[in-house]
Amino acid sequence: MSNTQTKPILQKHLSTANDAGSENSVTLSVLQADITTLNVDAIVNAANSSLLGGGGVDGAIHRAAGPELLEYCRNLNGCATGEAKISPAFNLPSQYVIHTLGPVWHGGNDNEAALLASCYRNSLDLAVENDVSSIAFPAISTGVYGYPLEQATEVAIDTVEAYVQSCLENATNFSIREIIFCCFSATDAAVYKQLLELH
Ligand code: AR6
Repeated sequence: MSNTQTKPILQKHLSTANDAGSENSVTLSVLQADITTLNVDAIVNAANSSLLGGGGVDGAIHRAAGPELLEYCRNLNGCATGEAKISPAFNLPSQYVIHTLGPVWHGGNDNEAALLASCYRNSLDLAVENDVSSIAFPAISTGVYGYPLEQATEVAIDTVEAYVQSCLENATNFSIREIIFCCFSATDAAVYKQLLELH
Protein backbone atom coordinates (compact mmCIF):
# COMPACT_ATOMS: atom_id res chain seq x y z
CA MET A 1 0.00 0.00 0.00
CA SER A 2 1.41 3.39 -0.87
CA ASN A 3 -0.55 5.57 1.55
CA THR A 4 1.54 8.27 3.04
CA GLN A 5 -1.22 10.00 4.96
CA THR A 6 -2.18 7.15 7.27
CA LYS A 7 0.13 5.31 9.63
CA PRO A 8 -0.89 1.86 10.86
CA ILE A 9 -1.73 1.69 14.55
CA LEU A 10 -0.49 -1.89 14.66
CA GLN A 11 1.04 -4.32 12.21
CA LYS A 12 1.40 -8.06 12.54
CA HIS A 13 3.18 -10.36 10.13
CA LEU A 14 2.02 -13.89 9.43
CA SER A 15 4.46 -16.10 7.62
CA THR A 16 4.92 -19.73 6.75
CA ALA A 17 7.46 -21.63 4.72
CA ASN A 18 5.58 -23.34 1.89
CA ASP A 19 6.24 -26.74 0.29
CA ALA A 20 8.64 -25.17 -2.17
CA GLY A 21 10.78 -24.07 0.78
CA SER A 22 10.32 -20.33 0.21
CA GLU A 23 8.78 -18.07 2.83
CA ASN A 24 5.59 -16.13 2.15
CA SER A 25 4.27 -13.50 4.48
CA VAL A 26 1.15 -11.40 4.90
CA THR A 27 0.89 -8.20 6.92
CA LEU A 28 -2.23 -7.49 8.96
CA SER A 29 -2.62 -3.79 9.81
CA VAL A 30 -5.01 -1.75 11.91
CA LEU A 31 -5.64 1.73 10.51
CA GLN A 32 -7.89 4.56 11.56
CA ALA A 33 -9.02 6.05 8.25
CA ASP A 34 -11.81 6.74 5.82
CA ILE A 35 -11.68 3.57 3.70
CA THR A 36 -12.50 5.55 0.54
CA THR A 37 -9.11 7.27 0.73
CA LEU A 38 -7.02 4.09 0.80
CA ASN A 39 -4.72 3.32 -2.08
CA VAL A 40 -5.12 -0.46 -1.97
CA ASP A 41 -6.10 -2.97 -4.65
CA ALA A 42 -9.51 -3.64 -3.12
CA ILE A 43 -11.73 -2.15 -0.44
CA VAL A 44 -14.62 -4.06 1.07
CA ASN A 45 -18.06 -2.49 1.34
CA ALA A 46 -20.49 -3.33 4.16
CA ALA A 47 -23.46 -3.21 1.79
CA ASN A 48 -27.15 -4.06 1.97
CA SER A 49 -28.92 -6.83 0.03
CA SER A 50 -29.79 -4.56 -2.91
CA LEU A 51 -26.17 -3.47 -3.48
CA LEU A 52 -27.66 -0.15 -4.55
CA GLY A 53 -26.09 2.01 -1.84
CA GLY A 54 -27.18 3.16 1.59
CA GLY A 55 -25.75 4.97 4.61
CA GLY A 56 -22.54 4.42 6.59
CA VAL A 57 -19.51 3.10 4.75
CA ASP A 58 -21.75 2.02 1.84
CA GLY A 59 -22.90 5.61 1.28
CA ALA A 60 -19.34 6.91 1.55
CA ILE A 61 -18.07 4.38 -1.01
CA HIS A 62 -20.85 5.12 -3.52
CA ARG A 63 -20.34 8.89 -3.15
CA ALA A 64 -16.60 8.62 -3.68
CA ALA A 65 -16.79 6.05 -6.50
CA GLY A 66 -19.38 8.06 -8.44
CA PRO A 67 -22.63 7.11 -10.21
CA GLU A 68 -20.97 4.49 -12.42
CA LEU A 69 -20.68 2.24 -9.38
CA LEU A 70 -24.44 2.30 -8.86
CA GLU A 71 -24.99 1.56 -12.56
CA TYR A 72 -22.61 -1.40 -12.37
CA CYS A 73 -24.20 -2.70 -9.16
CA ARG A 74 -27.64 -2.77 -10.78
CA ASN A 75 -26.42 -5.77 -12.79
CA LEU A 76 -25.04 -7.71 -9.82
CA ASN A 77 -28.50 -8.95 -8.75
CA GLY A 78 -28.07 -8.14 -5.08
CA CYS A 79 -26.26 -10.12 -2.42
CA ALA A 80 -27.28 -12.70 0.19
CA THR A 81 -26.10 -12.46 3.79
CA GLY A 82 -22.55 -13.75 4.16
CA GLU A 83 -21.86 -13.60 0.42
CA ALA A 84 -19.80 -11.14 -1.63
CA LYS A 85 -19.70 -9.63 -5.14
CA ILE A 86 -16.96 -7.64 -6.85
CA SER A 87 -17.08 -4.48 -8.96
CA PRO A 88 -14.61 -1.96 -10.37
CA ALA A 89 -13.92 0.98 -8.05
CA PHE A 90 -14.41 3.74 -10.66
CA ASN A 91 -13.34 7.09 -9.10
CA LEU A 92 -11.88 5.55 -5.94
CA PRO A 93 -8.10 5.15 -5.59
CA SER A 94 -8.56 1.38 -5.27
CA GLN A 95 -9.06 -0.96 -8.23
CA TYR A 96 -11.98 -3.01 -6.91
CA VAL A 97 -14.83 -2.79 -4.44
CA ILE A 98 -15.87 -6.10 -2.89
CA HIS A 99 -19.43 -5.77 -1.65
CA THR A 100 -20.52 -8.06 1.16
CA LEU A 101 -23.70 -8.30 3.19
CA GLY A 102 -23.10 -8.66 6.92
CA PRO A 103 -25.70 -10.12 9.27
CA VAL A 104 -28.05 -7.93 11.27
CA TRP A 105 -27.42 -8.54 14.99
CA HIS A 106 -30.38 -10.34 16.58
CA GLY A 107 -28.78 -11.13 19.93
CA GLY A 108 -26.20 -13.71 18.83
CA ASN A 109 -28.28 -16.87 18.44
CA ASP A 110 -29.25 -16.33 14.83
CA ASN A 111 -26.07 -17.64 13.18
CA GLU A 112 -24.59 -14.14 13.18
CA ALA A 113 -20.99 -15.21 13.87
CA ALA A 114 -20.94 -17.84 11.09
CA LEU A 115 -22.50 -15.41 8.63
CA LEU A 116 -20.04 -12.66 9.53
CA ALA A 117 -17.13 -15.10 9.13
CA SER A 118 -18.50 -15.99 5.66
CA CYS A 119 -18.37 -12.30 4.70
CA TYR A 120 -14.64 -12.20 5.41
CA ARG A 121 -13.89 -15.57 3.73
CA ASN A 122 -15.98 -14.89 0.62
CA SER A 123 -14.45 -11.42 0.25
CA LEU A 124 -10.96 -12.89 0.50
CA ASP A 125 -11.86 -15.62 -2.03
CA LEU A 126 -12.92 -12.94 -4.53
CA ALA A 127 -9.76 -10.97 -3.80
CA VAL A 128 -7.56 -13.99 -4.53
CA GLU A 129 -9.55 -14.84 -7.70
CA ASN A 130 -8.83 -11.29 -8.91
CA ASP A 131 -5.14 -11.36 -7.99
CA VAL A 132 -5.52 -8.69 -5.30
CA SER A 133 -2.42 -8.01 -3.26
CA SER A 134 -3.74 -5.45 -0.73
CA ILE A 135 -7.27 -5.31 0.70
CA ALA A 136 -8.97 -3.19 3.36
CA PHE A 137 -12.00 -4.23 5.42
CA PRO A 138 -14.32 -1.95 7.38
CA ALA A 139 -15.85 -3.26 10.62
CA ILE A 140 -18.67 -5.12 8.82
CA SER A 141 -22.08 -5.17 10.59
CA THR A 142 -20.94 -3.04 13.54
CA GLY A 143 -22.77 0.15 12.53
CA VAL A 144 -26.40 0.17 11.42
CA TYR A 145 -26.57 -3.65 11.69
CA GLY A 146 -25.78 -3.48 15.43
CA TYR A 147 -23.19 -6.26 15.84
CA PRO A 148 -21.30 -5.60 19.12
CA LEU A 149 -17.86 -4.34 18.15
CA GLU A 150 -15.71 -6.62 20.33
CA GLN A 151 -17.56 -9.74 19.23
CA ALA A 152 -17.43 -8.72 15.58
CA THR A 153 -13.73 -7.92 15.87
CA GLU A 154 -13.02 -11.38 17.31
CA VAL A 155 -14.78 -12.95 14.32
CA ALA A 156 -12.95 -10.68 11.87
CA ILE A 157 -9.48 -11.39 13.27
CA ASP A 158 -10.06 -15.13 13.83
CA THR A 159 -11.43 -15.63 10.33
CA VAL A 160 -8.80 -13.58 8.53
CA GLU A 161 -5.90 -15.17 10.44
CA ALA A 162 -7.18 -18.70 9.84
CA TYR A 163 -7.74 -17.94 6.15
CA VAL A 164 -4.26 -16.51 5.71
CA GLN A 165 -2.52 -19.34 7.58
CA SER A 166 -4.34 -21.94 5.54
CA CYS A 167 -3.53 -20.20 2.25
CA LEU A 168 0.11 -19.64 3.17
CA GLU A 169 0.43 -23.36 3.89
CA ASN A 170 -1.67 -24.78 1.07
CA ALA A 171 -2.46 -22.41 -1.78
CA THR A 172 -0.21 -22.17 -4.79
CA ASN A 173 -1.66 -18.90 -6.12
CA PHE A 174 -2.13 -16.79 -3.00
CA SER A 175 -1.88 -13.17 -4.13
CA ILE A 176 -2.60 -11.34 -0.87
CA ARG A 177 0.27 -9.58 0.91
CA GLU A 178 -1.52 -6.97 3.05
CA ILE A 179 -4.86 -7.00 4.85
CA ILE A 180 -5.99 -3.81 6.54
CA PHE A 181 -8.62 -3.53 9.24
CA CYS A 182 -9.81 0.01 8.53
CA CYS A 183 -11.55 1.60 11.52
CA PHE A 184 -13.46 4.83 11.24
CA SER A 185 -13.13 5.86 14.88
CA ALA A 186 -10.22 5.85 17.32
CA THR A 187 -12.34 3.82 19.75
CA ASP A 188 -12.88 1.07 17.18
CA ALA A 189 -9.19 1.10 16.24
CA ALA A 190 -8.22 0.66 19.92
CA VAL A 191 -10.42 -2.46 20.15
CA TYR A 192 -8.90 -3.93 16.98
CA LYS A 193 -5.38 -3.16 18.26
CA GLN A 194 -6.03 -4.79 21.61
CA LEU A 195 -7.56 -7.94 20.13
CA LEU A 196 -4.98 -8.32 17.35
CA GLU A 197 -2.20 -8.07 19.95
CA LEU A 198 -3.82 -10.83 21.99
CA HIS A 199 -4.06 -13.20 19.02
N1 AR6 B 1 -14.55 4.34 6.25
C1 AR6 B 1 -14.38 3.30 7.10
N2 AR6 B 1 -15.33 2.87 7.94
C2 AR6 B 1 -16.51 3.54 7.92
C3 AR6 B 1 -16.77 4.63 7.07
C4 AR6 B 1 -15.73 5.04 6.20
N3 AR6 B 1 -15.88 6.04 5.35
N4 AR6 B 1 -18.05 5.07 7.30
C5 AR6 B 1 -18.55 4.28 8.27
N5 AR6 B 1 -17.63 3.37 8.65
P1 AR6 B 1 -22.14 0.55 8.62
P2 AR6 B 1 -23.23 -2.19 8.72
C6 AR6 B 1 -17.71 2.31 9.66
O1 AR6 B 1 -23.34 1.08 9.31
O2 AR6 B 1 -23.34 -2.14 10.19
C7 AR6 B 1 -25.63 0.82 5.23
O3 AR6 B 1 -26.70 1.71 5.18
C8 AR6 B 1 -18.71 2.48 10.77
O4 AR6 B 1 -18.19 3.37 11.76
O5 AR6 B 1 -21.61 1.30 7.46
O6 AR6 B 1 -22.67 -3.42 8.06
C9 AR6 B 1 -25.78 -0.34 4.25
O7 AR6 B 1 -26.43 0.06 3.06
C10 AR6 B 1 -18.80 1.06 11.29
O8 AR6 B 1 -17.70 0.78 12.14
O9 AR6 B 1 -22.40 -0.97 8.07
C11 AR6 B 1 -26.59 -1.31 5.03
O10 AR6 B 1 -27.97 -1.01 4.98
C12 AR6 B 1 -18.61 0.21 10.02
O11 AR6 B 1 -18.15 1.12 9.02
C13 AR6 B 1 -26.11 -1.12 6.46
O12 AR6 B 1 -25.61 0.21 6.52
C14 AR6 B 1 -19.88 -0.47 9.51
O13 AR6 B 1 -21.00 0.39 9.70
C15 AR6 B 1 -24.97 -2.06 6.80
O14 AR6 B 1 -24.69 -1.92 8.16
